[in-house]
Amino acid sequence: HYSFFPGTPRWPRSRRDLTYAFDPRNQLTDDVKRVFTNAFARWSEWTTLTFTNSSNYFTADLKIGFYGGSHGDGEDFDGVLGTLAHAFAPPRGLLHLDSAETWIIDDVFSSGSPSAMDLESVAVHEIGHLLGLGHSSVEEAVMFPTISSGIRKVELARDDVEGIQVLY
Ligand code: TQI
Ligand code: ZN
Ligand code: ZN
Repeated sequence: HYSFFPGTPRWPRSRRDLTYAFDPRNQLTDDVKRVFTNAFARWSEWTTLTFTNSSNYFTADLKIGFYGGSHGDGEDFDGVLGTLAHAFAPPRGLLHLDSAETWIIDDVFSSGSPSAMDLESVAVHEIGHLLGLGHSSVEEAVMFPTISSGIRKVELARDDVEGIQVLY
């Protein structure tokens, strides 16, 4: 079953058209940006939330970046595997990914690395956290707290949809 963060934080009615931006220091490729566009669309499909890419990182509601090790928020990344990414509950809007991971961007090029992680799967999960979802006990849910390397789990389960529709 789905869960929320303590106190059930969510984006207020006045902030349901959200902007997202990528940390300009990362200089991400269009392929990587497209993964996030697709991941946001999976959530907007089931809510009245909208997500618009902004080029202004400083004013965007949701800020996305790849970092290694200590990166200024007190939640350090740990190198290959372990923690892959983290996101903060509303209204903080930070989604960080560990730059030490081997990220699978496009299944066509699905790398031979045994520890490669599917970027869209992790993005869909972390966006759930950005919107206020905690972890789910339902194994099929994208908000279930474990995923294996090389596994792609991007489709929201009924449980994820029910959770987000309680919030929004
Ligand atoms: N990062 C954890 C996560 O996002 C961070 C975390 C631990 C957390 N406990 C939490 C976040 C409680 C919110 C609330 O779950 S992770 C997965 C999954 C991670 C894990 O790197 O371990 C995914 C990131 F679910 F597959 F295991 C993305 Cl998809
Ligand atoms: Zn961080
Ligand atoms: Zn999680």
